[in-house]
Amino acid sequence: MLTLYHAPRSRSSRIVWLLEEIGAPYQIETVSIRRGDGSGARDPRNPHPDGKVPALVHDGRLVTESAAICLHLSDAFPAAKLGPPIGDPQRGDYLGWLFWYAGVVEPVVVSHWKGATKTDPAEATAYEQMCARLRGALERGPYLLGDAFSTADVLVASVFQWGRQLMPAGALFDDYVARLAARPAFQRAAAEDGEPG
Ligand SMILES: N[C@@H](CCC(=O)N[C@@H](CS)C(=O)NCC(=O)O)C(=O)O
Repeated sequence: MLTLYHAPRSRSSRIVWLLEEIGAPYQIETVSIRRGDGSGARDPRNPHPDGKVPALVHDGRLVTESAAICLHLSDAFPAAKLGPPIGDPQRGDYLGWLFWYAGVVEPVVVSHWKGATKTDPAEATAYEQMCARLRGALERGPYLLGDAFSTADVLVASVFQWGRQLMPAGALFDDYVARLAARPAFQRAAAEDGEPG
């Protein structure tokens, strides 16, 4: 059984998308979280150690951190073909993109959002490097892994969907986001997502 602890229009929305891509039965427990504007509160029902979302419980076992949830689900449901399995020649690239997302994209985008890229040259360089890496990948293929869609696309696309202006401009990126938004699983998940609580 899969249970996602979810807050509408948050980092857990992309895991709803992922669960729709998989197609296995799942349930959603909508919980409240502390929002950036000071509203909301930690929900005692949420098993996440910091009261954050997403938190996934799969057959009684808790998985937290979006990138870890992506890897866990792609490995647990190989038929959904959401990431190369162990032994696949693209496994290393796949792991690289997931960990790059968590270790680079999240902090770099938050730094850009807070304006640090305007005042700190090292932050500006990190941002430019992130954009260049994305541009290089999307010039080679429609997805980060080339021809194969993976959960790494779910993570990266979710940042564009949340804050388009924080990510690089241009048709290459607009087309990437549109390609992913056209996926039926994405559209079902978007229709299911409610108002932020
Ligand atoms: N690195 C975590 C970040 C999770 C996170 O910060 N989620 C936000 C919602 S977008 C949250 O739950 N915030 C509530 C809080 O900080 O208490 C992940 O990607 O899963």
